[in-house]
Formats: sequence, C-alpha cells, structure tokens
Amino acid sequence: MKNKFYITTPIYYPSANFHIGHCYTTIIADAIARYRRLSGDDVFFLTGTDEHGQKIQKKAEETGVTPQKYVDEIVDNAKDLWKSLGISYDKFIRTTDKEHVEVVQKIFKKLYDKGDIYKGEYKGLYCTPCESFWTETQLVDGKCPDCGREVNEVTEEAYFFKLSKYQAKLIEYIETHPNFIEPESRKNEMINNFIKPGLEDLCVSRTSFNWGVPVTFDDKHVVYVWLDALSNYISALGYLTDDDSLFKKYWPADLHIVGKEIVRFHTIIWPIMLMALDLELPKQVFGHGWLVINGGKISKSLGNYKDPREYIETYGVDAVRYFALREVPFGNDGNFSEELLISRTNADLANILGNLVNRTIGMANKYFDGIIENTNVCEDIDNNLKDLALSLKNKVDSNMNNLQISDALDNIFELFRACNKYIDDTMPWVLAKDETKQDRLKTVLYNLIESIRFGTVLLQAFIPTTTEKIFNQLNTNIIDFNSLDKFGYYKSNTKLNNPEVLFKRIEAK
Ligand code: ME8
Repeated sequence: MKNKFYITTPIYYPSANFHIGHCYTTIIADAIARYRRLSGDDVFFLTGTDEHGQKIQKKAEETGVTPQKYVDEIVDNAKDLWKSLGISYDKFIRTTDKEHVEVVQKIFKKLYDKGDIYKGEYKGLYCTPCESFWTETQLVDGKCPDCGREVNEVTEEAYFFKLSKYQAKLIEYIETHPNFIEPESRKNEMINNFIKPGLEDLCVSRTSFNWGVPVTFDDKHVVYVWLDALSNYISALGYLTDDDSLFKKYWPADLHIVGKEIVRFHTIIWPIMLMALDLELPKQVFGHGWLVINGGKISKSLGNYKDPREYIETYGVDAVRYFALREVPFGNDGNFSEELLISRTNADLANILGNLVNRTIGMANKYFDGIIENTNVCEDIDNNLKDLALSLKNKVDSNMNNLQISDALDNIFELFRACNKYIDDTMPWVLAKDETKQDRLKTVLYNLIESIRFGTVLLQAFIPTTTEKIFNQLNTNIIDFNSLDKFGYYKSNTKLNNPEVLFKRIEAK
C-alpha cells in the first residue's frame, strides 16, 4: 500500500497579482509533492486563494468592480502563473467556492452548538491591511507589528472562539509532538511569546463589512477571515459533505507549508479549531523565511516587485524554480535579485549540468555516432563515480525528509561535479586517439550517461522541464525511483538524440 501524503501551501489573498514570494512557497511545495510522488507516495497537493475580507472588499470598491469580479481576475492570473511554473497541484481551492462556504458555515454552527463559539462584544485594535487584531502589548511603537501601519480601535458585537479553553491541551500537544512546529526556533517563539502568556478568546465574526461567509443563524455577521481561510484545508477534502472520501483518505495533513508570519495562525488557531471539532491535528507546520529585496520584504502592499512571468520568460522556468529551491536554506530569510538568479543559473545549471550533458553527448556523437554501449572495461577510477551515484538516493531522501531541499539539490550536483571531474581524469579525447582503448572509452561514456541518468531521475522533482529534455536527449524512459537501485539500467546500445543546449550562460546585467 502506498503512503498517503497531504501537503498544502497557504491560500493567498488575491488582493493583487502574486509575486516571487508566493512563487517561492508554491515552488517548494510543488517540489516536495513531486518528490513524494516520485518516491511512490499517494500525494494530494492543495493550493488556492483566500478571497474574503475587508481588504479585498475595499480594493474592489476602489477599482469599481464587485469583489467577486475583482478576485476572479486575479485568480485567473494566478492559475496561469502556476501553469507557467509547472505547479502540479491536485486541487485549487477558492474560499468563494460554494462547497467551501457551506463547510465553513457548518463548522461555525458546530462550534457554536458545542459552546466553543459564543456571542460577546469586541473592543480591539485592528490592522485592516493585515486583517489582524492586536493587543496593546503586541504593537510596535503603537503600530501594527507586521506592517508598521496604524491600527484602529473598533467596538462591535461579535462571536468569540474559546481559544483559552484549549490552551493547556495545545501546549501539551506541541510538547509531545516535537516535529509539529518546524523549524525549532519558531516553536519556541510560539510557546514563549504567544501561548504561555495566555490565549485570549478570538473574535471570529465581523459586522462592519459583508464580503465574507455569512453566519447562518445571525446573518449580519460574516465569519472572521482566518476561521474561513484555515477551514480550506479540510473543506477541500470534502469534510462535512456528502462525499468525504478524500477527507477520510488524506486527513490529517502531513505538511502545511507557510511563511513565518502566519505560523501563529497555523499552530494556535488551527489546531484548536481541530481539537474543538474532534479532528486529528496536522503532522507538521513548517514556517519558512522570507525572500527579501535589498533587505526588505517583497510585498503586495509595498508594490516593490515585478511580475514573476518576466523572470520565467527571460531566464526560463527552471532557472526560477532552481533559484527558489537552492539559493536559501529552507527556513531562513534570503535575498532575491536578478543578479543572484543569474549567477545561480550560470554556476549550477549552465556550467555544471548543461555543460556536462552537452559535453558528454557531444563526445558520444563524435566518437561513436551517438551510440552508448556498456563494454564493461572497468578501472578503479570508476568506483568513486558509481559509489557516489548509488549513494545519492539515500542522501537526497534523508534531506528531503528533513525538508533540507537546498542540501538535496547539492547532493545531486555533487554527482554532476564528480562527472565533470571524471571527464577531466579519464580524458576521453586521449582514449579516442588510441585504437586499443576504444572499449574503455565506450565504458567511460556509458558511466557518464548512466550517472547523468541517476542525477536526472532525482532532479525530476525540482526542474521537471529540464529533466524531460535530458531524458529525451538520453533517449531513455528508465526514469523511476527504483531504477536507482543498480548502476547499469541504462540500456546498452542506445542511440542518443541530438544535444540541445539546456541553459545558455547569461551575461551579467
Ligand atoms: O497570509 N517571501 O495570504 P498572503 C516568502 N491568506 N514567502 C512569501 C513572501 C516573501 N517575501 N511573501 C509572501 C495570507 N509569501 C493568508 C493565508 S492560509 C490559511 C491563509 C508567501 O497572500 C508565504 O507563504 O499574504 C506567506 O506566508 C504567504 O505568501 C502569505 O500570503
């Protein structure tokens, strides 16, 4: 039986078109989903959009269209962006989907009937752009701690969710499930800064705007956007609907990938909602760092970014994907700039990988008309390369299990670097001149092609457009995970297809 693996990205606000920061999370989730499929898991990969709330209502009003029309356009744009990035999601959920709205209403009612949601009065400080309520102590210089803007005091009738009731249970859960919040530093922050000082009950409805899910039994209220949004992870699977087979199969989530600023929603409100619903908790919430531009956050509200499609068109989809996956150790913040994208593409994709494939196929064409034959004329020097190829799967697997994606890629490129070194050491051009060394030369080329195949099989999860091209050039369909158990599955006497440049070196700007 296959292992199931349920992975999600945040559902992003379609308040403006998405930027490279949204691509970052989504590319990473996609690579993990693809890797899991490659390694044999039954994967469900969810992404989507979080479409309600005052901010979107305001934006739509400013633009002079209905909120629905406003979000529809951005969602079309987002889906198109995910297509150009090769995002292999299984479902795209929108919080305006009828199915989702109904589930949120049922959840709200269920929690109300249970007594975990009650009616009261809300007095508080609210940051409209961030859709967040803050307490006095959380403000920084009297302003929103996330975006630095003014907060407004609001008083209104509202429903509250009893977070406080579940505080002790949540702490116990986090402490007995050491992998629930990753990385470790974020776990400590949640416990010490947010949970232990005491959880206040959460305001979960609003009356001051109407672009939201109406509370069925009190329809001047709409559901607070985070309760609506977080429910997507179960509504997408059909929880509380007539067909909940996906829910039964895939829940609990194995991995929620989120940016560090929304870890607190995912590790406090979300688990408590699930506890109140008597559902299992997700196995892991990973809070990654931010891509920053010149040290500052890329942000829709600051508008300091280009459409990611411009990078895809200029440098290619896999240059963008590779950058997101390789440049920054997952969990840390990291810089994004076109200069960094160019130097990463040149250094790894053009100089190491592209060059290796091109050189190897070029030599095979020149010496043997593109025919790769395993003549088994082995020498000691071959063992290093074979050992490295054979050890690759375990190394990558262990890094992927720990979400060390950049290290997993480094493992693969270590093999490609070793191939380039193997060429320098075996000097095929010298062998070519010696009549008696033709069989040795064939083996050298076979070893290179087989090693390239090994690395490329694993690379499929990360840069799938390029790996498809490489497999075409190698003329092989032996590309599954199990074909890495033995060195030598590449079929002897295969004729290669013509080489095609995979990555041109990009001149620095
Ligand atoms: O928070 N670097 O939506 P959102 C890295 N709707 N990742 C970034 C980033 C950056 N500079 N900027 C954005 C919301 N992200 C809610 C989520 S989930 C139930 C509801 C990514 O549009 C990162 O994953 O503000 C971050 O958490 C998310 O986009 C925020 O997207």
